[in-house]
Amino acid sequence: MTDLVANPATAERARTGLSADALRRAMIDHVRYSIGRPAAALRPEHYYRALALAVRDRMQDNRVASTQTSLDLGSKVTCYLSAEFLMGPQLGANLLNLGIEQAARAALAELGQDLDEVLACEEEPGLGNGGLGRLAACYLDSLATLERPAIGYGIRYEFGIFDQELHDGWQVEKTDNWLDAGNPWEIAKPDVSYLVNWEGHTEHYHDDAGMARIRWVPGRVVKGVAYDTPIQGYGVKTCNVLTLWSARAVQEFALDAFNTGDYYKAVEEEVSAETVTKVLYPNDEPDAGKRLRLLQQFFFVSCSLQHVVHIMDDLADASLRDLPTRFALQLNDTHPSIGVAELMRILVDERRLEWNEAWAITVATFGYTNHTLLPEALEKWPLDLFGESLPRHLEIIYEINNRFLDEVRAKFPGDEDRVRRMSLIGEDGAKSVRMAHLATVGSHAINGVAALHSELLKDSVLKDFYELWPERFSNKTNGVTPRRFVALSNPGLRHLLDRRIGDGWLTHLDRLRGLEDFIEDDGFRQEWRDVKRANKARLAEFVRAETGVDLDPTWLFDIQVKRIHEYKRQHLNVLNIVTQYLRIKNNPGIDMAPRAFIFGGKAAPGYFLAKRIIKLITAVGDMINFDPEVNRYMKVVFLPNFNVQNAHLIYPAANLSEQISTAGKEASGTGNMKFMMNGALTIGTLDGANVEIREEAGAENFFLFGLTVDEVEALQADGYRPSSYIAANPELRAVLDLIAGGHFSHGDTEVFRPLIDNLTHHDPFLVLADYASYVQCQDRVSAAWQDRDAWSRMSILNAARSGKFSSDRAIEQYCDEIWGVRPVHVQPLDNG
Ligand code: 26Q
Repeated sequence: MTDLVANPATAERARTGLSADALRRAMIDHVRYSIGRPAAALRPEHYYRALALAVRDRMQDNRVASTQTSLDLGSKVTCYLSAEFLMGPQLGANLLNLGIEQAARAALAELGQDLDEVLACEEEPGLGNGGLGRLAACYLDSLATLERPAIGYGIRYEFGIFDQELHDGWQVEKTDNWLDAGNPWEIAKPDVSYLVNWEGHTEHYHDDAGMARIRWVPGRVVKGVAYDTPIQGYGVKTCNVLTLWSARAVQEFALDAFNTGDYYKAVEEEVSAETVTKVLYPNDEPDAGKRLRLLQQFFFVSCSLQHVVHIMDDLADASLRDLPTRFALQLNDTHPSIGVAELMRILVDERRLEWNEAWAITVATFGYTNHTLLPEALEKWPLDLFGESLPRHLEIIYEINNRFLDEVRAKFPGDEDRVRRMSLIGEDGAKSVRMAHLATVGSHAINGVAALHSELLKDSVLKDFYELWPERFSNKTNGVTPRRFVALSNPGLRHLLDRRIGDGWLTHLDRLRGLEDFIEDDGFRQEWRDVKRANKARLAEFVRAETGVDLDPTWLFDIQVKRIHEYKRQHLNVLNIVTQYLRIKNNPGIDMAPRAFIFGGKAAPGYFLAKRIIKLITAVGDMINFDPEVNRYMKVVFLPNFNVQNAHLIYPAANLSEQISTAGKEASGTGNMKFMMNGALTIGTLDGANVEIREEAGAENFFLFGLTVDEVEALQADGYRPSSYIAANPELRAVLDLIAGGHFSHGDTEVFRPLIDNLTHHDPFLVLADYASYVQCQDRVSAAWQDRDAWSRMSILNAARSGKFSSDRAIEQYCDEIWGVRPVHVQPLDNG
């Protein structure tokens, strides 16, 4: 080793060098100075922590260089505002992006440790519910990889999405104590903190210049403290940051109570302030009128905007008026949309800008991404709750609304019905603030998340707004990061790809097209199957450990993993399973391709029917898996606690991807893309991004079934009667009767009654209308599976044509078409 003392540049490299030797020495240092455990008492979790800290140090160098370069160049920065970031395990992804997996493996080996065992020690940060939160995480990975300066802003929930257990087939929620063993990735920044006001009232006053002004006199104050996590790009120096805000009590605020001798009241205040960031709301639809949820949203948005304004104030070459040229603020759904009113309050009340100028800045800065068309999932806040919580913001929203509705009246004179429909204040029933309207009016760019979804947005929930401002609307089809969802999750495929087409696919996913050249190569198809087979064996082992059920990796693996929702129609999948079960029972010698039906996903704790769907899946599985007449042909498992970590085992093991939502209901879906990249074929409806997946893969490589959006609408307009489908289809009737009669519930006819009654009498998501088409389509799947080579060709073509669904493509479009954020090539620091 060279002399550390004489040459500081070398000393720097010794701390953060990328060789196996430097990593080993760094781990030994961290064990001694950061962990403080005698070498003899070290377990894998200590090596996990030591390696994570060593990796963080290396990213930190890149982080400093990234900030410095973009400051020097005056580059524009994307701020991605999201109430959720479902990041998943960080160590593997960071090793991959830094290009030091082999070095880390070797360094650990020298210390007698195995990298895979060390990776398994990580507790994943589950700070999201599902698709929307995971999308935010994929976008951070792509922003850094594409060298675009970006900050993710969100909430540091102390408890993330609950851990799901199954007790007798019922979902039981356990708190997710993810910070228990500490979080080596974050750096607390106690000096980066802001006060957030809440409740109270507003006052009119005259400022020093005699101008009439308004101020907000809050009833409560909470402090937000920043925790920064570095976001390393793949194969580049760029390292961005995820800033999550954590709530703390404000000492001075509780002081009143302390001074009046009410010590206990003061302590109570402190405790209640810290509940703001205690727990993630586990529903992926708004939960009407939860005051704390509104506070969470305002809390993180207010901290983030104060931080951005603070950065602007520090810039020598810019004033707040330049905000739109230096920052793009993106609203990930309506959850952060209170930011529109908060930025106006800062600019008008605090910075004393004219309303019109402030409004022009606000609209030029914000963009809004919509993720749902379901009317019940559009966020609304009861007006009285909103006014009590954010009195000044409500006034500002009224002012925005008045000016906006004048614009509507000017363009559509005499159309008061339109004015009522477009108002930011809903007046049907109890008055409410319509957050999607606020987000839309406050943004210069509004987008949906798949081509079909963006079209439907323009002729349903945002139709009136599209007619007013057509130029503001665009589509940005979702994408997922191939670093995590191919390279990291599917090392077998990664190495096959590297050998056949080189490793450029990791950042240019279109290059997977090169696989089409090998499609007629028998040897290649065999290798392709070998990779899939090994992945299925790996998943089977996990399934056995988790559920006790043995799966045969030669069977067709048919997988549906996603949140449990009626519109996602896990129960349609179950109806087909029971149909196949009855066919076997009625014809024991039947010739049938054996299949494993695998489910996973969490239900919102208060979602009654979703929880019964889980119970139904496990009940059907318990009957089938132990019936020797049937379990030669099929098994059914529900994998508990679907999360990012076990997703790594699941997507690569699928032969068939279930994407079976009612047409028009799934905004995009992103699991569909993860399956496709890993060579699964899709059975799906023409919904969300399935439409584009089918377009890319080719109709002949996609199993399509079900009603189209237009047919769904027509059927519902005609008055849909599910009972007529039962009357017309004896097989369907037999299936429903079997479930209702208690066959899967030890004779209990009550447990599934709510589900069966719902399907028979209401069926809001047209499960029965699509049943026959789905079962037929599944029969086509079974037939196709019998031709091994034809299936392999389709599998290869699906992966080969999945390039469009890289989040790199999506992020490039956001940067070029909405944010105006350019690549910044980060120079390494002088000192190492
Ligand atoms: C809102 C208010 C109060 C409480 C909870 C919520 C809330 C939380 C999470 C509302 C919605 C969500 C999450 C929605 C979501 O994940 N949507 C999915 O977004 C994906 C990424 O665009 C799409 O692929 C999916 O189609 C869409 O369902």
